[in-house]
Amino acid sequence: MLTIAIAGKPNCGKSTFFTASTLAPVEIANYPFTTIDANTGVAYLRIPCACQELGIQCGHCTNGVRFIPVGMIDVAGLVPDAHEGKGLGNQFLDHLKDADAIIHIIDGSGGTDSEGNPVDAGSHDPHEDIGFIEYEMSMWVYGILEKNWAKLQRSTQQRNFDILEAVAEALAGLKISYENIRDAERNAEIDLKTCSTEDLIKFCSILVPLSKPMVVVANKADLTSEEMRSQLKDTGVSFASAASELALRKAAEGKFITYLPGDPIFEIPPESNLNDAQKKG
Ligand SMILES: Nc1nc2c(ncn2[C@@H]2O[C@H](COP(=O)(O)OP(=O)(O)OP(=O)(O)O)[C@@H](O)[C@H]2O)c(=O)[nH]1
Ligand SMILES: [Mg+2]
Repeated sequence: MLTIAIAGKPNCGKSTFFTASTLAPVEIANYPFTTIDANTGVAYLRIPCACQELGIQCGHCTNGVRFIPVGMIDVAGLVPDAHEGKGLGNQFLDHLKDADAIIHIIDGSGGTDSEGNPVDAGSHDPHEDIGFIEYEMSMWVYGILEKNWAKLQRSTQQRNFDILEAVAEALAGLKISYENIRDAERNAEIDLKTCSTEDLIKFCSILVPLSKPMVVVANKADLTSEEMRSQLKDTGVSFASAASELALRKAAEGKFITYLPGDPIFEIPPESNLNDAQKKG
């Protein structure tokens, strides 16, 4: 199963997004580092069922819609310089190792500072929060390689030594493939056998997005000004209101509304369809 990690600075809505996607109940609160241990769950990707094209009813989908399981990991908040131990440090970067891809959540409303402390909406520029995760991840991978580097460099003297294989071994368990390493070396225009520290950091900064593709989602869209929204749009981010999605999913779970995740609208069933508890709720 494909696994996606939800990463971002503290208090931007990662756990809310995770619960809205998986319906797994986890702690959500308006302060940094609510999540400490990573949460894992399963979300479902919505795709049209093939039976629709064939004009038949397969009986295995919901109104022509199929839901494909995708693993989700909700990690603790990352702050700039996490690779040097800031915030909760490297331990949490380690949760990203199982991910095939990353959803980077930012607080599009600008209502939290770079460490996740609540501030007036619009007083923090969310653009500042976009680049740092890739940098932290690059430095985390660099840190792992650096620990093994002296040994790797010595081994280059051996006959038939494959540096790409050796790097793949050093990064085993991070879901980084041999091909990713080969392509990153080529794209960085360096030779891993003889490269400087600077070149190795450059290699890592190319390897990370190759091996862990990332999309940026500006959350808290319900509190985001029109002006900020159009500025963020220009950077290619997607928008979400995880809190609104969570409310819709909970209401659908309680059968107060009819709503399939991803629907552009929801419907309220006639009151006669509700039971007594639902009418009171
Ligand atoms: N208005 C609004 N508030 C939201 C939205 N998503 C999350 N929040 C609120 O933002 C605060 C932080 O939400 P969490 O989901 O705990 O954030 P987090 O990123 O997991 O935080 P940490 O675990 O501390 O890193 C809570 O008060 C949420 O209710 C949203 O889409 N809109
Ligand atoms: Mg959280």
